[in-house]
Amino acid sequence: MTTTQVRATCPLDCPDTCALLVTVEDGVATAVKGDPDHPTTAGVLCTKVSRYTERTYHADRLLTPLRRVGRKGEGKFERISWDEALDTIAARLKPIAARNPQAILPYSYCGTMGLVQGESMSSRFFHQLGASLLDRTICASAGATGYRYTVGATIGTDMEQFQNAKLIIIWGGNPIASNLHFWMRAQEAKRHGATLVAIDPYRSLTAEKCHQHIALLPGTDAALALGLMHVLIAEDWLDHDYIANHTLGFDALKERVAEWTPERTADTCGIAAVQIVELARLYGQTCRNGEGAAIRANYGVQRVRGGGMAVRNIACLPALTGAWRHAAGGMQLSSSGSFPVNRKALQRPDLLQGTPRTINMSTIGDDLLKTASAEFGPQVEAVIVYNSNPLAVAPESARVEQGFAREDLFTVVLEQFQTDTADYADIVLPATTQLEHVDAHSTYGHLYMMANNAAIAPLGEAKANTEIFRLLAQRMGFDDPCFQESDEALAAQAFDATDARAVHFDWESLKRKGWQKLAMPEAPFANGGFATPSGKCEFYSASMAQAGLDPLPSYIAPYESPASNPELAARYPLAMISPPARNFLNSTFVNVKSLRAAEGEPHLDIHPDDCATRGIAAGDMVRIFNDRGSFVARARVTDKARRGLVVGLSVWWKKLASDGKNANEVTSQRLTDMGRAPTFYDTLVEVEKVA
Ligand SMILES: Nc1nc2c(c(=O)[nH]1)N[C@H]1C(S)=C(S)[C@@H](COP(=O)(O)OP(=O)(O)OC[C@H]3O[C@@H](n4cnc5c(=O)[nH]c(N)nc54)[C@H](O)[C@@H]3O)O[C@H]1N2
Ligand SMILES: Nc1nc2c(c(=O)[nH]1)N[C@H]1C(S)=C(S)[C@@H](COP(=O)(O)OP(=O)(O)OC[C@H]3O[C@@H](n4cnc5c(=O)[nH]c(N)nc54)[C@H](O)[C@@H]3O)O[C@H]1N2
Ligand SMILES: [Mo]
Repeated sequence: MTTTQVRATCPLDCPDTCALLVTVEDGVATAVKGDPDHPTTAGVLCTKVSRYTERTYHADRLLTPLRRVGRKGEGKFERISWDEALDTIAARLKPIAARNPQAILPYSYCGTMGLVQGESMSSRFFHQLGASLLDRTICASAGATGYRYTVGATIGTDMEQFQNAKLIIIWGGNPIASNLHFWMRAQEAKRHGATLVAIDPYRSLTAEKCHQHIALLPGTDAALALGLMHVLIAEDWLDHDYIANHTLGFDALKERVAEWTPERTADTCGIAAVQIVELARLYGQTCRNGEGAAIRANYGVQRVRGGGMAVRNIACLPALTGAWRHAAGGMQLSSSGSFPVNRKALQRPDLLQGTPRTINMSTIGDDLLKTASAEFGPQVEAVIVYNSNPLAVAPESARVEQGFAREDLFTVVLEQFQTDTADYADIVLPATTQLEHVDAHSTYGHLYMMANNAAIAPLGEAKANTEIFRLLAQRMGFDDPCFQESDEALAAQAFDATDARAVHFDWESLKRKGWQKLAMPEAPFANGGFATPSGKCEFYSASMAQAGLDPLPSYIAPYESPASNPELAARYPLAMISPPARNFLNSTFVNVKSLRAAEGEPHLDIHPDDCATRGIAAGDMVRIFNDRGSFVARARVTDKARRGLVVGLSVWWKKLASDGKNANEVTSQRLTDMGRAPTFYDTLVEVEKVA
């Protein structure tokens, strides 16, 4: 028997992007372990990825191309050959492209975060074709936009510094579930005497283990940040020197936050005024002591109407107190902007002729149902889905389903499994998993460039995304030599090695070593140097004014909350959020039995008082509904959810739920204040016991 160890990288949409060691015995991957030498992975994997072989060799893996023989959504398919599949697709796409290529739409997100298997050959293909562009907004664009207006780029505190902090504020994140290796660092800090504070309407696994938990109303984080700024300024916890040299618009900010007294803030956020005053003092004092006060801001704050502004307001805090001076201070939202990814080389936007229209992935429900118009352009006639499962993850499912069910829509899905979305495909193409293909990775939680070597041969007839688009390009008659580049050649272009941060990048050595840290300063904004137009942290942003936004930090109430929409709340009084379940990764892994067993079934956490008035007992099946739709779940009666809030951990595969539905039946397609992102956690519902 020959046994080898292959260096790989976790491809999942998670900030941790772990370095993996894959054991291969006679061509079969038998174990996936965390690399003990990689500083952030530290030899530890989450339960999900330690089961990656179970997923790879799952009996339900798609191993051949398929053609639909039943109704759309029914899930009846027959096996066809690759030649037949590719010929069919080309024959359908060619006449559409001849009329108007913008009637063809790619739909993809981060099933893999790989720079090669994500957007490289696929983008080249759609650029050459002249297809509609896709605005990839479903996750991070609200917060990233708010952060960029304030700080300039998604650069922040290095994850490897957090264990040295004295105060860590975990703001709208649940790292035990979704950022485990950051949590390990926070635990280390705690052992050294750091205080951990969670800001979250729900007592998540993480909030439960922090010293303090501020359970504010969902969607009110921007107000909390304004209240904290009010106290910091009123009580003079400021770093005047930092403000004078490295910020813009302090006087206007001061005037703006004057109205955000602790009492007003408390009223808006549904918390006690003393909580705001005490947190501001703790933050101010830690900074004054010259100790690290670090904010880990995450996605929980962004999925509401004012999600961009919330992140912007939070990002003002470390500049007010000079927290950026300390390497273990400041803030991390995402480290993605640290990586000089060579997108132009990978995606070849120069192949585009003209400027096709852009379709927002977060409104796919509405957009698939639109007919041709001057404003919209041509009706979407073909959609090619890869690295995503929109039937489960996109908001307002009923509309998404109606769109994908259109008889006149030609749908191709590249997948590893027969997902809810694959059930609507005309043609399904089997895709490889991370163990079967090559890739290079940037990350959004740490600062290492990462390599993924293929550990095993593709299973069955599965092919990598890149290979599928190479073959499709051939069928379409695209003869630019860029359509022949190998995955290795693509990976070798992943980072711009002329950029000082990636001077060490060389694919041959990266794939041998597995990972390489970017050259970044220890404390990125200790001496200012913000990437904004002014080079300062912008309390006042002229760019925001230009974009029609309030140039100063402000509070934008949710679309759907009892305070902002009392008429709606009279019918649907409960706020619903649907954050990630620990054992799933978005909708990935829901079909892995051991992980689904750990989650059990779709649950709804609901406060005892809200149950009492509705005659709901623990373990009852309940229906969660609003004007957009409904789904059922089993009630867990718990004060983890504050009164007026219900929590349905997600994202379930619909077909694996008892009613064939999930939380996105009730979410809306309304967009955030900036970044055109979805508002998953801005949803009012009513709950009733299922008879
Ligand atoms: N296990 C697991 N890990 C994941 C994922 C997964 O699905 N499963 N998904 C990955 C992806 S794609 C992403 S984007 C990240 C997400 O990473 P995180 O942002 O850390 O996501 P969550 O774990 O949902 O944490 C969000 C927390 O925000 C809280 N929250 C909801 N609304 C509000 C609000 O209005 N204000 C505040 N302050 N908090 C609020 C929720 O209760 C929840 O506890 O995780 C990644 N990692
Ligand atoms: N209600 C609610 N909805 C949400 C969220 C929420 O918190 N609540 N979170 C939102 C967020 S943060 C995000 S990021 C989105 C995520 O939405 P998606 O990016 O769609 O994520 P997944 O559901 O994990 O689906 C990814 C799919 O890609 C497939 N895949 C993986 N690797 C490959 C590959 O190499 N090739 C091909 N062809 N396919 C591959 C997987 O099998 C999987 O089915 O969901 C959003 N939806
Ligand atoms: Mo995400």
